[in-house]
Order: sequence, then C-alpha cells, then structure tokens
Amino acid sequence: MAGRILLKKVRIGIIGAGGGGTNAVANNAHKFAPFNIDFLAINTDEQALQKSGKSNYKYFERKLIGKKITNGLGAGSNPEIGWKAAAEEKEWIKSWLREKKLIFIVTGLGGGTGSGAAPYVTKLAKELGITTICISTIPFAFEGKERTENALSGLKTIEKYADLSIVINNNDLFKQHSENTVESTFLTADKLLGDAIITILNLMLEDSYINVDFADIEKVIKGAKGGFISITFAKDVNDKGLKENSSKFDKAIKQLLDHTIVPTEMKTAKRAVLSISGPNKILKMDYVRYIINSILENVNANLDIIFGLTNNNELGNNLKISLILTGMKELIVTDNIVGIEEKFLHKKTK
Ligand SMILES: Nc1nc2c(ncn2[C@@H]2O[C@H](COP(=O)(O)OP(=O)(O)OP(=O)(O)O)[C@@H](O)[C@H]2O)c(=O)[nH]1
Ligand SMILES: [Mg+2]
Repeated sequence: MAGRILLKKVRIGIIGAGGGGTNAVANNAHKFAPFNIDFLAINTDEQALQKSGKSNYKYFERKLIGKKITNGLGAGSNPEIGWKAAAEEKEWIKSWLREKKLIFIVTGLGGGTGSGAAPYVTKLAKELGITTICISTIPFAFEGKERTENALSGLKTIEKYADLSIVINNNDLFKQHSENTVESTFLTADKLLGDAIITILNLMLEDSYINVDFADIEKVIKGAKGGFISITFAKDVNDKGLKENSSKFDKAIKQLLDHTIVPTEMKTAKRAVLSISGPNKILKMDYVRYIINSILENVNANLDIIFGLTNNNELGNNLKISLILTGMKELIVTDNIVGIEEKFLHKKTK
C-alpha cells in the first residue's frame, strides 16, 4: 500500500504545547493511531502534563519543560516564561525533532506555555528544515484582553516561522454554537484541531488511484503561511448521473467553503490540494469534474490544484471531499503586534 511505504520514508510528529494543546492532541490520539505517528506533549505544568494523554498510546511522550524557571508549576500566563521554558530543553526537543520530515504543532494560544513554547518549537523546527504546520486557537474575548494579546504575540512569531499556520478563533466557534458551554466549545475546538491534521494525513496516506504524496503536500504547504483546511461529505450520492446528484454536490461544496472559523480571504488562495474519496460506483469522472470546476469557480479560477482520488468502500453512498487552500494574502497578525520572540530578545538585551 502506497501509504505504508510513505510512512517509512516520512516520519511525522505531532506536538501539543501547553494545557489546551496537550488536551487537544490527547483527545484526538485515537484518530491518529493508524498513522504511526510520534506524539510529544510539552508543558511547564507537571500535574497537567501527567493527566494529559491517558491513552496508552505507545508513542505518546510527555516532557516537562522549564523545570528550572517554573518548578513544574506552569508559566502563569506569561509567554516569555513559556518561551524560556522551551529554550531550557532546546537540545532535548531538537533531538526529538531531528528525524522528522513533517511536524504539526498544536496549541491553545493565550496562556503562558503554549503562547511561548509553540513559537519557540516552530522556530527550532524551521532551523532544522522540517516542514512545520501550526494549528492554534485564539482565546475567547471573555477570557480577557491579556490572553488575546498573549495569543497574538505568540501567533506573530508562529507565522514568521511556520510553513503553514491554521488558526481557529474560539469566538467564531462560540458564535456558531452559542448554546454550548465553554467546555463543549473547547471540545469542538479540539475536534477541529484534530480534523485539520487528519485531513492532511489522509491526503498523504490514502491508497489512491491518483495519489497525493508527501512531495505534493510539501509543495502546497512549504512557505504557504496562511491556510485553510476543510473536509465535508456529499451525502446519498447515487450512480444515476450528474443531473440526479449535482444539487448534493452543490450543498457539500457550500459547506466545504463556508468555514467561517478560519478567517482568511479564501479567494486570494493560490494553491490547493483536493482529494475526493468514495466507493467505486459513485467515483464517476463527470462527478469529479463537476466538483473540481465548482471549487475553481467559487475560489479562484487560476488555482493550482493537486488532485487525489481514492476508492473507499467504507464510505457507503457518500463522497468525502477534502481541501487544503494555501497562499492566501492575509495573515491574521498585523504589523503593530510585537512577536513573542522580539519581546523576549528585547528584554534580554536590556
Ligand atoms: N481546544 C482547547 N482549548 C483550550 C483548552 N483549555 C484551554 N484552552 C484555550 O487555550 C488557552 C490557553 O490555555 P492553556 O493551554 O491552559 O494555557 P497554557 O499554554 O498551559 O499556559 P499556562 O497555563 O499559563 O502555562 C486558553 O486561553 C483557552 O482559550 C482545551 O482543553 N481545549
Ligand atoms: Mg497551563
């Protein structure tokens, strides 16, 4: 199987940084199990770290960072401490990273550990030439101004070094599901963080007619900066022809692109990876052509698309459509925000 061979060549790691990031990775670990991935949870908070990732997952490693400066008690919402804590373990983290080709860094921005350590690890990964995708959340406004400032300052440095940064804004999630509790909104965020990773992994590792491999993904992701990931299903598709099914595809594509949780200007995207999978009998060329064309129409006619097609009989009467768009003009963080790196360097030279 193409996927398995790929796995041997491409070592993949997922790092959760801070309390939220670690939870998100731990809550999704079962989904990643088939992919033979190395996990790393880093936190300054020893107790939270021990509680995280209860899954007996063989490759789930926990590393307490910043023992010297925090004594295992957390970074107290100070991202500079998170940065310094990661720096304390620079050599350890580097050796963990070394064999990897691709890493995902997952964090809930806003506190001290994630907002400092995630940018630090991103910078380290960049120096090692590893393709790095950061997936982070921005805190709820009601968590206070300081948390938002922490988040944006961390994000500024992440955007500087990551190949691709995907941001989920908790406030948008809450707008969409205002009846939810904070806890269930966190769980929704956890799920989205996990889905973003799974989408990319599936694209690379599914055994396909038209295969998307690591080199394809890398081409779309490397240096892409802002990005968008979405996954949806066209439901109850039958083999009776396009006329019978086009409205189902329209509905799915609307969902696919109506992803307000990722606040990027989609129409400025330059490159895409698109994958369609489903059972053979409904993987028809005219269906596929229709879906591609309508994505081009809705996003950007000049979009450079890498396309994958996968037979998957487990999907019943549904087609799964996965899309990564990259190369958007807009990044989230604006010029007037000082990155955690600059803040830290500035203080150090004082
Ligand atoms: N998705 C998700 N987000 C969370 C969760 N817990 C907290 N968050 C979000 O992540 C942000 C950062 O919180 P933590 O991860 O607890 O902070 P930290 O990085 O551990 O930093 P310190 O505790 O200050 O060292 C919060 O402001 C929340 O918006 C969680 O379980 N899941
Ligand atoms: Mg914490």
